[in-house]
Amino acid sequence: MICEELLATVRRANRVVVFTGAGVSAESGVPTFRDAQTGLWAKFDPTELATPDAFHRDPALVWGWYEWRRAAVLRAQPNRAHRAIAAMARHVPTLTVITQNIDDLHERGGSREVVHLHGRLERPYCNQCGEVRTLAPPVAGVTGEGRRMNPPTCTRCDGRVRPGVVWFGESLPEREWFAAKKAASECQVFFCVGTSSLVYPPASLPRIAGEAGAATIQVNPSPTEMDGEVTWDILGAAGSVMPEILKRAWDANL
Ligand code: BV8
Ligand code: ZN
Repeated sequence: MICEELLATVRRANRVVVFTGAGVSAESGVPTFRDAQTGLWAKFDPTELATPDAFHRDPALVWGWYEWRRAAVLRAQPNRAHRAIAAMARHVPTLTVITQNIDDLHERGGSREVVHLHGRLERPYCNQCGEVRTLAPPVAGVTGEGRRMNPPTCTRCDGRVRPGVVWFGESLPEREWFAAKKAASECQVFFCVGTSSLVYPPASLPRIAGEAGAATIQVNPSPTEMDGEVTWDILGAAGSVMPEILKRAWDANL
């Protein structure tokens, strides 16, 4: 579990990266990306829905899925993991949060300048002219099992508004990906929290950090692709492990 050497390494680090996936939001009640989708989405593989083709083929199905997820995020609260990660930044000279998640729970949990590699739910934009669209709270009916919904039309041109996320087959935003690789290659400690480490290129970040000499720490209750490749493997939920590291490394409480 969390040994003294791990705590000493975290304490003396100047630069720490916390890289997160859907698992960090699981204890907020937001379904992870590969959790069994419920209701209307149960019969879809998320990796098939999160693609430009799916949106082109059936925009209402994909837009409805993202509105259902946006409603779930709006109902959710940041959990103890989000808050502990934000609190750690007060004890480390430079702490960078890099997330694959499209929710805003790190920000609502107190983290600043979060690097979003896969975009953000609340930043949809026009497929044609790129205008970012500010959305009203999702339609009440979306909360339950979700349903198909037509995406809005752009206010500036006649383009279709699309979710502001990076789909499979799409490139990561250059600025964010460059910042993530730079932070991973310069840190002394790299946390990998709540990700199955299946999606590339983000899943290459822990290796970039390890090869540059950082201590890598995985926090996940289940086995992942990174098992055996990290310096320390902490088998546990982020909402318990991250507050425990905060407490034992700096005697700080949430
Ligand atoms: C690209 C946004 C290239 C949308 C997402 C090799 C190199 C480059 C690309 C590829 C490659 N091999 C394959 C590819 C293609 C593809 C890919 O990686 N496919 C995978 C499936 C094999 N990659 C891409 O297409 C990427 N683009 O490479 O472009 C390119 C080059 C030139 C020109 C054009 C293109 C883009 C990928 C981005 C896809 N978009 N999301 C949306 O969210 O709807 S990815 C999606 O998966 C989510 O962002 C999610 O976050 C991400 C990763 O999943 P996880 O976060 O890990 O979530 P998951 O459910 O899998 O796991 C949750 C974990 O939490 C579990 O391990 C669980 O045990 C744990 N957990 C549960 N509870 C807790 C917990 N942990 C801690 N505490 C708990 N309480
Ligand atoms: Zn437009």
